[in-house]
Amino acid sequence: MKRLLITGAGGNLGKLARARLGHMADILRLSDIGEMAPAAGPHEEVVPCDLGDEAAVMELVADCDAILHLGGVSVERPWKDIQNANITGVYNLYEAARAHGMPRIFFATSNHTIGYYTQDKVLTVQDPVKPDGLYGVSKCFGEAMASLYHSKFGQETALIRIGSCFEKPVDRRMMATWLSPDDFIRLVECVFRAPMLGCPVIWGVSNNDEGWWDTSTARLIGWRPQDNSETYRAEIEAAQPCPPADAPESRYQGGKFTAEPIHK
Ligand code: NAI
Ligand code: 15L
Repeated sequence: MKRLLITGAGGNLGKLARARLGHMADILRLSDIGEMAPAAGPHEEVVPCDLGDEAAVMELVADCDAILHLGGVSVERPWKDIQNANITGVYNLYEAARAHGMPRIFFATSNHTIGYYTQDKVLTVQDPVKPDGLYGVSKCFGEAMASLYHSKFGQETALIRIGSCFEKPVDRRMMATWLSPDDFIRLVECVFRAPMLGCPVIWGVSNNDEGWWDTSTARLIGWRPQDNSETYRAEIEAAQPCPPADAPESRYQGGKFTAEPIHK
């Protein structure tokens, strides 16, 4: 493709994508509301933008062939911040995509859409959402927007419910939720290379021995995660005592997010 837009390019996954997805497009258009060092390289464009700014997002999306949408509030925060980036921002993104030829979207949704399910349940993508906070609610909104724009206009989106994408798992819950950086990059490649996409929900999780999600929809795009959190089990268990069985991190799939207050 000619131009791939990466929103949230200054964030954790955005930096990873910037470093490792240059081969996917002639030009990476990198966007964030915050810092995006280093300066643009030869095949990069750096375009600062607040997702909540309708006119700016309309311009941002012009001439893009695909969108890796990582930008937004990524944890529990006061409603006004979530509303600007994850509600208004997502509306702005889908309206801009509609106006500019409907480039395929990779939408980084989250396990916090279902965080209030207990860890003894195995979920499919058909199970109703059960968000664990305002952040989770905003990701449910994003999933609903993608579904609406697919049904009404044919806009393609991969709704990737990411578990925990970090260099390695950092606590016991992540033995089930971990998505390795390598599997994340392979997943983005599969989303943008798939001949047909539609609007599937896919769990963004590595091939961990422990898990709560039926990952069969990944096959729709030919993605086979290869890494396994078991590699780190001994390290994690040695470093961290087992939390009590009724602690949020032992009980709920969303872990500690279920214990967050409504931030004001
Ligand atoms: P992050 O918080 O490091 O990056 C998000 C970026 O979005 C930040 O650089 C921030 O400045 C930018 N942003 C925030 N508000 C904005 C606005 N109004 N306009 C434009 N940009 C704005 O998050 P991370 O870890 O890189 O995650 C990327 C995406 O993946 C997020 O949407 C997050 O919700 C989702 N996700 C990540 C998971 C993970 O384990 N890293 C797990 C589940 C979902
Ligand atoms: C998320 O949705 C967050 O963006 C990320 O920072 C992690 O907390 C992750 O979920 C998780 O559940 O581990």
